[in-house]
Amino acid sequence: MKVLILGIDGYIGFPLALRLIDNGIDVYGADNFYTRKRVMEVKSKSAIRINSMNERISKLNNRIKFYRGDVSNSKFVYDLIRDIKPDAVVHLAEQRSAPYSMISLKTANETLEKNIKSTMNIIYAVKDLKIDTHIVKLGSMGEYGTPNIDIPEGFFNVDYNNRNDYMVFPRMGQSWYHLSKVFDTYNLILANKIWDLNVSDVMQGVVYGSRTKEINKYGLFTRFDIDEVYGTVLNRFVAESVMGDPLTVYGEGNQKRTFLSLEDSIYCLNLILNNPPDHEYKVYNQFDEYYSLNYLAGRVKEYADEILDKNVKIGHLEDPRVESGNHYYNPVNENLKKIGYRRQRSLDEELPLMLRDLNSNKNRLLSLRNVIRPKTLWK
Ligand code: USQ
Repeated sequence: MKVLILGIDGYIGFPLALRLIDNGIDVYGADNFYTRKRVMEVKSKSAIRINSMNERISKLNNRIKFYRGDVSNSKFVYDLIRDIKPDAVVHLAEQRSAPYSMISLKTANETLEKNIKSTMNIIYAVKDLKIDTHIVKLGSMGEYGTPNIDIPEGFFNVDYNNRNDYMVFPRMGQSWYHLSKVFDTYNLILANKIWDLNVSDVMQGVVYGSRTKEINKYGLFTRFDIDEVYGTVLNRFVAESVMGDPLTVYGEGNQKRTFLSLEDSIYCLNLILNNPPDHEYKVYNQFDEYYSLNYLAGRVKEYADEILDKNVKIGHLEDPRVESGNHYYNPVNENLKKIGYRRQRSLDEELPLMLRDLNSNKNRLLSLRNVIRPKTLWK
């Protein structure tokens, strides 16, 4: 099988490449190092040192065929898909920060344009070049927002004025970033309807963790962001505990979100690649568990106090975002279980690993102290 990973240099892309290489798959990858550049612009860097793409490839004995370029450039995408004729394309090459998308009109437009165009480029390249490719697209659980009813996998039955229909579940994303993914979702649904494209749309929760089996085997780390723009909540909490700073819980901390470990994210993507739909548009709600932020802060404190002999404080900051602080939350994740998903690594297994990895990079973390406090405000 030939798999093309768009965004192969990223937090998910690189460990996915390692897994596929070890599974004997021909791995092709593209990246324009957008995340490396944007993270530098906010005066940050990966909290765990990572190799350049050239170093990664040479340490892997050239088992990744790498193309440098931007997926929002249609010529680049057409050339790639024409040359490689991949069996699957995994699209991870989008602007992936909700805060970044909320900084200004410029960053909002950049996010919407880059993300929507990149998915459209893939859709049209696959259709025009008539290549029977499985498109695996990274969406977000945040597309759904936090409705006061259960969250199904993409679609649900609606009864309204004595009639009923099976419809797309309403999407109520809470940032321009999340809305860019909503547009992608609708664009993929239409592409499947008109041209029978083969699509797995992955609504992924917040990923946490620093290690997968192959990161251990090769000793090649993936990036780990902790700054207020690019770091996600649990990775940030663990970093803050190592720095000896209060955990930055935004608002009341009763927000609930879906989570999964990096190991589980890679496991799920591999399962999805091995189970292509039959020219359907298929949705996977990709998460292991949902937790409140207060619960997660409590668990990080518990482990950091014990392992690093700390007395971690949990801080409550005014919420820089506009989001519900107290809400119902009940999403399902049945489709992954149907293709064999079982949790690979729990929160209790991952937290000690993260604490040790970050503690061994403590000086690097301390140099990032001034990019931790939230500065990007929704209002
Ligand atoms: N939060 C804190 N403290 C922090 C950082 C965040 O309390 O220091 C809160 C936020 O207010 C929010 C929650 O934690 O309520 C999650 O925020 P996040 O920054 O970890 O995640 P989010 O912006 O929602 O986006 C991330 C990824 C995105 C992915 C998404 C899944 O960046 O790519 O799609 O998680 S989900 O959250 O389900 O939308």
